[in-house]
Amino acid sequence: MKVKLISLLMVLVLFLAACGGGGNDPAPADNGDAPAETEGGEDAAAGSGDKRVIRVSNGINDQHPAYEASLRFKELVEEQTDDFEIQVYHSGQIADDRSAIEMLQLGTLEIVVTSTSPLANFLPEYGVFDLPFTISDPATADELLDGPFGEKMFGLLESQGLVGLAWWENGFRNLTNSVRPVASVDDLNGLKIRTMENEIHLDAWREMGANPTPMAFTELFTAMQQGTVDGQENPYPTIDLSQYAEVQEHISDTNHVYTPFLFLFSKSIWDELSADQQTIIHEAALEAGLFNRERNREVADESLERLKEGMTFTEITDEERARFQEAVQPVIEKHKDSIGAEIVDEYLNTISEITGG
Ligand code: TK8
Repeated sequence: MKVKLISLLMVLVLFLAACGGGGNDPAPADNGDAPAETEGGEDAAAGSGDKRVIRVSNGINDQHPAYEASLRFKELVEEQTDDFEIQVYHSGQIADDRSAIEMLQLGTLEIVVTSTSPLANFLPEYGVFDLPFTISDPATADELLDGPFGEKMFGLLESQGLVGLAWWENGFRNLTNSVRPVASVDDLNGLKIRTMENEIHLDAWREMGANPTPMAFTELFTAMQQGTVDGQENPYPTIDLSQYAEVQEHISDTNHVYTPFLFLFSKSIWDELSADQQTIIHEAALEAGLFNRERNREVADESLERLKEGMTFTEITDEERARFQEAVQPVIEKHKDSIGAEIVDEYLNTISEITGG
């Protein structure tokens, strides 16, 4: 009797998990339908009526400019065609960046807006964006990504079953921690810093004297709350809008890396769409991307003002920033071959052409 009850319970739990009844079921933006299970895209294809469901996965929360831009993407597509129902998710409801990229490769998810850093685990060339202190202003980032170099990097994606549709913006990353103000590279000594799942970031923080640990974004807030890590680094909108001031005391304008967001589409699902459908989705991703960048920069300024009120803000002097840059030089040399010397040279040369450096 007891055994029968337990097995019944287990079936019930599994059934609830499959239907997302576990309390944090991923409800997409204002279209109410729970996401269908996906095998080879058939089930997912069936939206309300004969619309095809296209789901957009984001790791950031529903306050973030990238989520706003994903809703803009939804609007732009749905105002141009009745073929699709765009469902927009946030906070890693479907998956964290790395798992979402794998789902795109399997054809079990359509779109992810992901940082480039996790993608370097699939395509080492993408590690070029993780080389610290190489981009210092947004205009340089735009010109680099919207030019031949950005196009070249998109070209590499097909081999991984991915299609790059647009460069969106995560932004310039800054350090926060709960232990001490960080004004110099020496202040990093022994700090337990969470990094994205990326070898270059790990090496950079090690070189600067910290004690880095890789972790999915979806686990970060709890890790800071529980003291598993002392600190983390992200752009101001993410730090502010994810309420990190509740679990972090100190913030420094390290501005150590510019992280693009990549609007990625599953190649196997993309190939099922008509040319007209592809054009509508591509143009909407590009237009929503420009909206994203503009909003992200507005919000970054507002967020910094709010963070200065709620945290201890330390401005890094040019002298000290030069010491940070010096400390990470070995990392650039170390990873040049794994990324590809030709890619690194083209990246650095393009940036110096743009900046007149
Ligand atoms: C959100 C992540 C996040 C990134 C990180 O999925 O992991 O720290 O900066 O924005 O992509």
